[in-house]
Amino acid sequence: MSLRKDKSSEKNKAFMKLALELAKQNKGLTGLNPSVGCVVTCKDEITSFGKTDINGRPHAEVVALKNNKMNFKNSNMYVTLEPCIHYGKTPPCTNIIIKKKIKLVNYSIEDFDKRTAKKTKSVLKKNNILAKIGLIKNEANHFYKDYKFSKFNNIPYVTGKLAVSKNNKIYLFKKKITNEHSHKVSHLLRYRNQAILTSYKTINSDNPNLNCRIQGLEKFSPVKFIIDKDLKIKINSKVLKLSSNKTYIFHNKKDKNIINKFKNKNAKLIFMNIKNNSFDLNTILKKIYSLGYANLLVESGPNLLKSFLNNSLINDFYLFKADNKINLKNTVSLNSFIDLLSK
Ligand code: AOF
Ligand code: ZN
Repeated sequence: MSLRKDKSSEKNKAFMKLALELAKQNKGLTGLNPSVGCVVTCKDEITSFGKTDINGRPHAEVVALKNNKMNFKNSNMYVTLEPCIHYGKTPPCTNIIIKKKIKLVNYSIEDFDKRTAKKTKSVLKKNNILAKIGLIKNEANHFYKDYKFSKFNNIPYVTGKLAVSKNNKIYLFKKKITNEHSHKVSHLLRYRNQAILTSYKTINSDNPNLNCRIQGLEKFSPVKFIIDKDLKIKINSKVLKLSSNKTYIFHNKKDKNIINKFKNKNAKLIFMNIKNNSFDLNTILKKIYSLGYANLLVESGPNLLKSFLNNSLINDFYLFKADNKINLKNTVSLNSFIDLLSK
């Protein structure tokens, strides 16, 4: 390969890497829509850029090309995901790419949405626009692994977390045993996930806020889902305060008097059928996805987490280990998790 060709492929990679950095900025904040990054160049100079907006719209390409005062004719575009050709909640991005007369569109990987997947290249070709696929595709595949998972399975990508003491014990209820650093990571996880799930037992024992308390990121706190079959949650819990972020409760109660207690509270009750006296977690995940949440943090006591692991419903797992020992009261051993984690 000639030196010149080598140099230009390095430049192309660098522009796509920038696009991926842009996409990373809104990861977890774009609803069911993936976060996409887009860089536009002319004669190897960056002239514009964009990323999918919060909640998923407008799309990255539209953000990058919306400036009507700029001339994008014969520009190159670098997008982390195949630009859409379908009419969804917004018109196809290929419309604006064609209208602005882009010359070449590079995209890292093809979309997993059937309405667009593998179709963009020919749409662009018909309009005399070149498409090149595959720049930094390994990084992009890694970045979109959760989008791919939830798109194919119609359930959120699930992250679990657990804290153990130095002597490998786990509190039955969520008590703090780890340090300031792990506390920050926990709040980062709450920021990165659109939804958080726990059980009424955790709420009743700890009365947590379940919000993100990283300065400046509070508004990205997750929506809360609580599993509470018999509606035993304490009615004065913090998560039911009207000032709190949205709270959904999965329950199986028909008693009107009990249901009425939740009027004027921050709670949307979702009735779910039970089987063998418990909910089917997969059905719960399907419901959460159908409400628009593509990633979920399970922050609960060990029992609910075990049920998730038993059903192979955890995608990523964070284990925090403290450097202090705790006594054995109200704890379970980490050993009971090891087999499940290697499932
Ligand atoms: C892009 N650029 O920035 C994103 C794309 O309902 P809509 O219209 O928002 O379409 C959602 C689909 O658009 C989604 O499933 C995925 O295929 C694609 N996302 N496409 O060209 C973007 N976020
Ligand atoms: Zn689009």
